[in-house]
Amino acid sequence: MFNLILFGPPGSGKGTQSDYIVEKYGLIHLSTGNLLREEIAQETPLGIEAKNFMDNGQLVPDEVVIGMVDSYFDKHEDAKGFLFDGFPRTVAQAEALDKLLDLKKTQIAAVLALDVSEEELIKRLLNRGKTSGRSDDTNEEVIRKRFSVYTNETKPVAEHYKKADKFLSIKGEGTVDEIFESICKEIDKRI
Ligand code: B4P
Repeated sequence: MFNLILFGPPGSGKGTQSDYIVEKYGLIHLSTGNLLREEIAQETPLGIEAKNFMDNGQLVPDEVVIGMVDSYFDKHEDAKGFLFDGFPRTVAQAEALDKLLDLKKTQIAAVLALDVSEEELIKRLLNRGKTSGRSDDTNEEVIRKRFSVYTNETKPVAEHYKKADKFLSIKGEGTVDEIFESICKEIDKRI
């Protein structure tokens, strides 16, 4: 199995680049944001619980997200690899992922981190909010809250993977094609 994590702040382009990566490398796309939005759309108990957190710019509790990832992983046992998009977002999630991958006798090949300035991120998210209907993108206060959650809870995840020598920073500004090219160069060195 060849597993990658796409890492970065809200609006850094994880979802955008994931579509290209999974198509080119035949990986299974595991986006916790997309899985949560599907639960919300279907009004499941998990979705109803998650919506309050997401609308306020907070993270959904670890046990909810980890359970969801576990069952998605089990549904794709014959995958040739996974692209984790927006997961892990806390150190507890990273440790749970390590255990899960250990059990499956596989590991993370690399963490690709998209580096984008905060002003550019706010511009992108407010712009997406105009068309996506995503309630967490329309209010600048909620967007700023998501950044502070990212700084406090998600940035420490970078340290977890730096210690394991798996963390790579990639310039996340420029055209979608330019960024994809930089990502492919790193993947091709490791696949
Ligand atoms: P996510 O769905 O993961 O989304 P995101 O971080 O907001 O955005 P992403 O980085 O994917 O940006 P995109 O490509 O769309 O999370 C949403 C929420 O779900 C979280 O706040 C949290 O509440 C919850 N959640 C998810 N995972 C969780 C977890 N593991 N634990 C707990 N809670 C969790 O790009 C953004 C915009 O920029 C788009 O409009 C795009 O078109 C544009 N764009 C992309 N690349 C561009 C470029 N190069 N130039 C200009 N614009 C660009």
